[in-house]
Amino acid sequence: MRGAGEATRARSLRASAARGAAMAEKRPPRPQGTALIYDEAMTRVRLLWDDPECAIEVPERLTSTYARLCQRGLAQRCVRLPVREATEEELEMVHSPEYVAVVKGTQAMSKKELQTLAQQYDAVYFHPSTFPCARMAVGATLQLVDAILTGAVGNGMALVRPPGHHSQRDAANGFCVFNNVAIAAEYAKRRHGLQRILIVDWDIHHGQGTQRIFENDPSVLYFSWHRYEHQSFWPRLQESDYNAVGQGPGRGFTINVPWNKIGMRNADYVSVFLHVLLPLAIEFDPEFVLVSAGFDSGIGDPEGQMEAMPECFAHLTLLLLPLARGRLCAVLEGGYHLRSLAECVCMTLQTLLGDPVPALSGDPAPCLSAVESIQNVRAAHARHWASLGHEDAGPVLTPSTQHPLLGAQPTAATDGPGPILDELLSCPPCFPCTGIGLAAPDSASSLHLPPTVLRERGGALSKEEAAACSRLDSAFTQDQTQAALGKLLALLEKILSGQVRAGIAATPTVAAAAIMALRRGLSFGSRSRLLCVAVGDLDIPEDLRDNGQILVFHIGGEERPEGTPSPRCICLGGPQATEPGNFRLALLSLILPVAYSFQPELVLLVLGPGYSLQGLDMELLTRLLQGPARGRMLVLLQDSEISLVEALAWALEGKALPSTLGPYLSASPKQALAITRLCRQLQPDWPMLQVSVN
Ligand code: Q9C
Ligand code: ZN
Repeated sequence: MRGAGEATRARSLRASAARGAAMAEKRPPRPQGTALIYDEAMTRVRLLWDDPECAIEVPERLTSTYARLCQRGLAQRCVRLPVREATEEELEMVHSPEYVAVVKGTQAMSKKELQTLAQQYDAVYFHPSTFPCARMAVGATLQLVDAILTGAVGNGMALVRPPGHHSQRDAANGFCVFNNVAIAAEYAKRRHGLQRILIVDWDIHHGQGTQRIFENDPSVLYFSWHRYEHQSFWPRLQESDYNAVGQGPGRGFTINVPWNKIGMRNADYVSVFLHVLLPLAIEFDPEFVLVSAGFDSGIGDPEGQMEAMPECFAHLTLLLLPLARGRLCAVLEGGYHLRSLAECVCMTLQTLLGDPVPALSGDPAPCLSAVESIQNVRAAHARHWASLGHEDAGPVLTPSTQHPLLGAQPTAATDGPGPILDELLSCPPCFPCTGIGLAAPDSASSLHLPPTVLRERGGALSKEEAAACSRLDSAFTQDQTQAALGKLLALLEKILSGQVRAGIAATPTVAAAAIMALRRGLSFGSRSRLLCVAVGDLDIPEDLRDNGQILVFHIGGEERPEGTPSPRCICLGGPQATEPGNFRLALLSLILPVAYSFQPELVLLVLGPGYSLQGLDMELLTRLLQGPARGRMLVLLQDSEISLVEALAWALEGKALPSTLGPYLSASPKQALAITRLCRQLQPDWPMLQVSVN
């Protein structure tokens, strides 16, 4: 393993224990609910005097968001948890008793006194209800943590005010009074004995409060992206830049992604998740994920000035769910454009509920400034994390932007969303939420499948298909085989026409079935794009390899002589390609960026003969590839692999992985080099592959 730093050493100590725990995990996976916590009591705090800076933090942030969740029917699908007020002892897990006493004192203060106290802090107001509300925001968060960590629910979201991530041990800051998420992390460590917690702070401001609380602590990995503009944006701290990586034993456990331009979009956000957050998060192997879920990073927000669409938050959530067996707790932070905030929260919650994600709209190319930030963070962390150890690009030498006072330049990436914003928000992307189809022999009836699974009964092959298949596979003459292929095509037809969202098909002749499915997919529409990810031995005919509508990934098949790779048929050959470390590197740095760049209508996942992908990696692949294709996926496997159907069906259904991904397994230097080279060669065709500017 390369780049062995504190991170690597700490992990090897617990490697064997974690492996034991993963083995003890019992299948079948049981469906677990999503919790929602909200209480009107938290709408009581409001600004009592004139202060333009604080005027955006209003009670309607909660009421209008909650109304939207009800209107969409999402709140009704959640498990409702009661709130409580955190105890002073709980507050003091993070804050000093002196500071808690100061906030407690605000209950009895006059407006004048409240105003005077607020002036001691940066961008804060107090209200006679601040203390009970802030305690309730913490208590609601802890209720959610308890529900998730005891297994009562799988994941959940807390709609709270005041927010928390700017709040520090001894200070209120940036509308935040108590640090809800930091206290939750500390509570999870002390009360639930957790050792590794990931905090993902996607709010558009730097959670400097959270960073300071954990900067020395290797048990909490803190990730934040934030509007920075070369330190000219609030809170204007040097410690928010990419080279602030944590202190002492916590070195490497703080990840800062500064945005040096406004107008960042979907592709910029997803790129950072794929190329920065996820590799490190998978290496860290968290037991629990806390999201500082601020939506001032969404389009329309007056603070963030970014352009990420609501559905982007569905994708960010989807990308986090494979971690920690899906034990994810989202806690509201900022978000000041009421309609955008409500839509973004809906997207997050519906993804937590397991619904398929809408298509990620817009240009899949990250902007230059975003790529520079990605390159800088990766360079700053390469020495701390083995998963970036193969990274050879240093930091950017001549950034494309500067501090606005140093050079006159337009800071916006392009024109802002302007008047089209209302229109963008008024037609939320809709998508079919229909069931999962299963085309399999009757032996599959003993499996523990989600209740939404529909069995495919029949379907006939065309004469041409029958003839073509008998040529491909001699076994095809058997009735059983013909029936299986007929069922598969009937299922595919239903997926293509939108009657069923996704499906699984088990056939005796998977290689022939895959080719037939690709041809049937092509004949469905001349503009449809099909992504085929094939694992194992499979021979894809020339005309399908070089077809403008089809993109093929062939993983772990026969090794071919190296040549110029085709952007339409990307091969990672040899059995080493499916080893977990190698495969996970390929998945994050190559397969997903290409898939997001290609924007397929349908993903065909093929487990060919001799495939050797770990069960968990198969589930990971199934979960994550649903992002680029709105959940539309057909999985093909050999009927002898019928036992896999169960895990795959739950993965398609949006349920959490049955175990954590386990201790980090590094890619072999040779394979890492092969993947990096492929990424560089394919980058002109698939823009989301880009991780450096040179
Ligand atoms: N125009 C949260 O989002 N004002 N806090 C910055 C820059 C303070 C934001 C002024 C913003 C605090 C939780
Ligand atoms: Zn914010």
